[in-house]
Amino acid sequence: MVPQRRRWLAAGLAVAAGAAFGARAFAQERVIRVAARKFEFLPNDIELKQGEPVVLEFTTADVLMGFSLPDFKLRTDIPPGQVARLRFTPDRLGTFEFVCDNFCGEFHEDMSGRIRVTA
Ligand SMILES: [Cu+2]
Repeated sequence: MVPQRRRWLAAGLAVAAGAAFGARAFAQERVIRVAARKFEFLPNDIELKQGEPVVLEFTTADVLMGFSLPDFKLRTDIPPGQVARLRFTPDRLGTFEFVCDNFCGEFHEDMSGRIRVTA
């Protein structure tokens, strides 16, 4: 059982997050936080469920980064000090590579990760 205080806290956070996202059904979406830094994404191996909506939240403390998931035609800039969000529901099974697509320094070309979509 979840203690009552925790439940209220969770409800409060869900309301606050819902307000931040507008009228959409935010509470049903799983939020996955990804930190981008020179020269990696943390985490860089993300498992998602087919058909499950998620919000990817990106931050960086470094320079302007990018996130690109070409198989799903998804991308966003990740400006330092801001939260960049992508809403996404994987509709296909498989393993899909993502990369940083803003040049961020010497090992930028190695900055990648994968999303594994399972049933
Ligand atoms: Cu980069």
